[in-house]
Amino acid sequence: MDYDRVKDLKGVLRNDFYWGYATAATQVEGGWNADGKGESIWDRFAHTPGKVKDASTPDDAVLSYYKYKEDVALLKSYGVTGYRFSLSWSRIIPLGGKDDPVNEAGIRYYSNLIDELLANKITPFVTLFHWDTPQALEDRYGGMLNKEKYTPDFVRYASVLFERFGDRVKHWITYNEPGVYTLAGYAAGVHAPARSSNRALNEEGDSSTEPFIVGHTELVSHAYAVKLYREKFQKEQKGIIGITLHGNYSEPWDENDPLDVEAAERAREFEIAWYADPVHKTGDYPASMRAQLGDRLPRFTAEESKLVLGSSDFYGMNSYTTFYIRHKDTPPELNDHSGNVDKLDTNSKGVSRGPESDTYWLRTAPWGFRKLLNWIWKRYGVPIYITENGTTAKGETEPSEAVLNDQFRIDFFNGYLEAIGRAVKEDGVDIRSYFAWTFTDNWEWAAGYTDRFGVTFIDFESEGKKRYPKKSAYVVKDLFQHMVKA
Ligand code: PNW
Repeated sequence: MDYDRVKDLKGVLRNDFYWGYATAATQVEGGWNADGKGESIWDRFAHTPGKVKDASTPDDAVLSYYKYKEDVALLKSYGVTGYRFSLSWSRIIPLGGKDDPVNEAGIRYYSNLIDELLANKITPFVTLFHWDTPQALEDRYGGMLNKEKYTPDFVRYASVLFERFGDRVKHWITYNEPGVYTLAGYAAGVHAPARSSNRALNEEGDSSTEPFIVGHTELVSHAYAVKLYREKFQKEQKGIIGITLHGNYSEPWDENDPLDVEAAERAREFEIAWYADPVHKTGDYPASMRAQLGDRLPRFTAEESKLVLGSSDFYGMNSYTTFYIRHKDTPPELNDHSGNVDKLDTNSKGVSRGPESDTYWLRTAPWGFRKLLNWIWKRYGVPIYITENGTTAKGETEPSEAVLNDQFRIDFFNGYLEAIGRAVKEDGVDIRSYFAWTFTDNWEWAAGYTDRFGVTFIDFESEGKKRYPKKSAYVVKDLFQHMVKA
């Protein structure tokens, strides 16, 4: 680690700060139809030719369904105090619905994983939904496009989890990045369930309305699941529950142009406040969104609004990068979802937002991360749990010494973890956890196995998907052992 740079940050993080790695079921488990697991929309997507960049599937992924003991041991060697993972709905309820049977083999797998973590003094952070809707619900009534039918199914799924795991799980996250699910799945159509207005890509969908309908369903069903937890489980189980939102930072392209300053704030509102204002601030969508979208943006009933406001015990934050935002002089297009702005790599002075990773949208920009922490803290004022942050690096194709000595990723973590320490120490932001994305290289959705985010290299060609620690895993460990109060 870059010790000099963080020397003064010794012990600035709370002694009960949780840090570790985050994963998602589809991306790591494999066993896609093992022991009674039902099909998810991502299984269907990946088995449809032409959808995934390297034509790969998550059928085997990293095999963590089979290798969870080995993985927990590796996590332990990385020094973590927490591990964030998601549950596969269709592994637990193969057909998904409220009257459909529970698959005991699925319950057993997660129960064993939880026990293994606890036996190793690693705190489980459990995500209920990380994008893998049961295909049966998609077929039955259009999944989240149908709020009335979907919500009771999601709430029943949640109740099974609280009942079966709530004695041991004290940190729950309902949804992972509802905004990425809606925008990639229903606006761009490049993720499951592959809907959009683009007929060259998708047979069905409407990018101008469906993302907002689905986003509304996510918020309302989240709120009903939280209501259930608070009324029936929280008192006895004493856990906390919330939602995790994605959000990169938006910096004005020209900080001296009021129109760019306004555009950057509007971009933050379209990306982040879309979900965060209803939950943490007003019980309603931001005015800037209503102004541009009109009736295409659903309205909360009085009951929904009351339920959604305050429905997260913390601010769950996923963030990776920063963009420069320039206003447009033309009126918004029908299929605009970003607040009518241009998102750029350099600002008006030609300064770059940061070095390129191996992922087109992601560049290292810790300076924006610290600003974002402050923006969220100031606007919402609830404790922040960072639940994802990390990077790919160019040229990671084989587990050679050079690749395992992943300086690019080390530089990323040095910068972002310093930003966290300074936001806490110098800006007074309340930050309680950090989960790096991600533990091992995995199946990066529509990018397949080509984008490697892990602090562990996976040889996907090898039998058993052999694991090779990268140096960044040990740098992250050193940084937290330095920054977390003893
Ligand atoms: C997250 N963006 O998705 C997901 O939660 C993970 O499952 C995923 O593997 C990880 O980040 C890396 O992609 C995002 O465009 C996808 O800003 C796109 C963006 C952010 C997050």
